[in-house]
Amino acid sequence: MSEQNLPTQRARRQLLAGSASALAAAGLASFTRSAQAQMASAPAANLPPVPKPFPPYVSWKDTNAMILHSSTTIETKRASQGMGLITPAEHLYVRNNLPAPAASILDDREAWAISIEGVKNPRSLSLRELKTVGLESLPMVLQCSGNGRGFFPSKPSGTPWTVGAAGCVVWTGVPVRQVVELLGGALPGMPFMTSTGGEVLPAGIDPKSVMVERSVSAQAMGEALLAWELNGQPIPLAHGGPLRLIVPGYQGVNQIKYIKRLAFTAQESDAKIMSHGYRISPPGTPSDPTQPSVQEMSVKSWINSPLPERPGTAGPVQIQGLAFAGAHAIKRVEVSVDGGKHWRDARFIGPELGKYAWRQFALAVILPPGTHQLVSRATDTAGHVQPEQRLENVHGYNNNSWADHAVTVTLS
Ligand SMILES: Nc1nc2c(c(=O)[nH]1)N[C@H]1C(S)=C(S)[C@@H](COP(=O)(O)O)O[C@H]1N2
Ligand SMILES: [Mo]
Repeated sequence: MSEQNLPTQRARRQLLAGSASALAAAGLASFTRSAQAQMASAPAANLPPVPKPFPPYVSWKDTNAMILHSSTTIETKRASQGMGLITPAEHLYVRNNLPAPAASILDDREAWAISIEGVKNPRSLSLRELKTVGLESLPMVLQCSGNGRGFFPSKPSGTPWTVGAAGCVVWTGVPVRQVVELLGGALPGMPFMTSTGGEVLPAGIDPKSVMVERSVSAQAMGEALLAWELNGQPIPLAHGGPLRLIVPGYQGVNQIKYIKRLAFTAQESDAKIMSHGYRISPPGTPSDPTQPSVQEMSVKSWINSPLPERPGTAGPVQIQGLAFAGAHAIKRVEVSVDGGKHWRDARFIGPELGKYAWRQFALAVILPPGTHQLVSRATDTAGHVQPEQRLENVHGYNNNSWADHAVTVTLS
């Protein structure tokens, strides 16, 4: 037990002993979150369960709005996602494949350096230098490819996210294209843009087996950013500060945090997270590099109101939700109140922030008392329609099934 835990342990014992005033005697004006959590886990304590404390690097999150799956996987509650066009950083999900680096990497953000390779004049650039090269701002949906895994009946291993491993946020940084131009352009024969995260890797194991390094098509550089701001503030450690790669329209795993190297390469990375991780493996099949990799996002939508946890009453109801796609804007969203038998066009509300942001939609309906199955189905400008069924795969990636995202509400 660490020394820090001692006072709370003592408080817990005293509370379990039935002496509330003992807390004051122990110098604790109010219960700390960790004391509450410890008491909640004690069988003798007849107290309502309270959430586990958030680790320090995400302690600034709005804990009431989030589901803490683990110290490195934190989801936005569906009811807290609401209609927000821009997700506040305090509500944005967190997914780290490795523990986040030490907070000290933010001590001198401007000094953070990234090595640019596979260009005519490869070199390292500091964040201070990058800020002089170019500037762009981009609203974009950031979504983990495992979002919706929780709806797979096959119960794939991994975090059972439902809808909350996604947010729409504004990134600000320098276009990768301008950095590459400054360095004389990408070398010919380099079809991939390969980026490496800056985590310090655990000693004694093959670095390739744990490092976060992903390759996307080199063409993705056209709209990619090296970003240092999230919603107008320096990127927090949890979200990849001081510097993060943003590849609009691509799944979260390709959005490399704490980026320390960006290289144009002849081959895809041979890091395990690229060669075997994040592959769409058919049921019963081990992962292998020939299977499709998790890259662009697919057209998707879901309803955030009403929800079973706050159904409202029968009568006039505004059904509300969010829709987005990967490379294309959303053209249409249909809503059904009978589980997909009949559909009506929803209307878009709120501003359009470009094809990589999500669109808010709403449909005004009159719902009689009883149970209703509400679903939404999006279509993008290239004509892709959100499918009824998920594509089954071992690891539960890319779930954009409209049926899986249905909400069942009972109104009285
Ligand atoms: N360096 C680094 N980058 C990373 C990861 C990581 O573990 N390390 N996780 C990836 C995954 S799987 C996702 S879904 C997103 C999550 O971004 P967020 O935590 O800012 O929401 O970051 C991606 N980039
Ligand atoms: Mo992810």
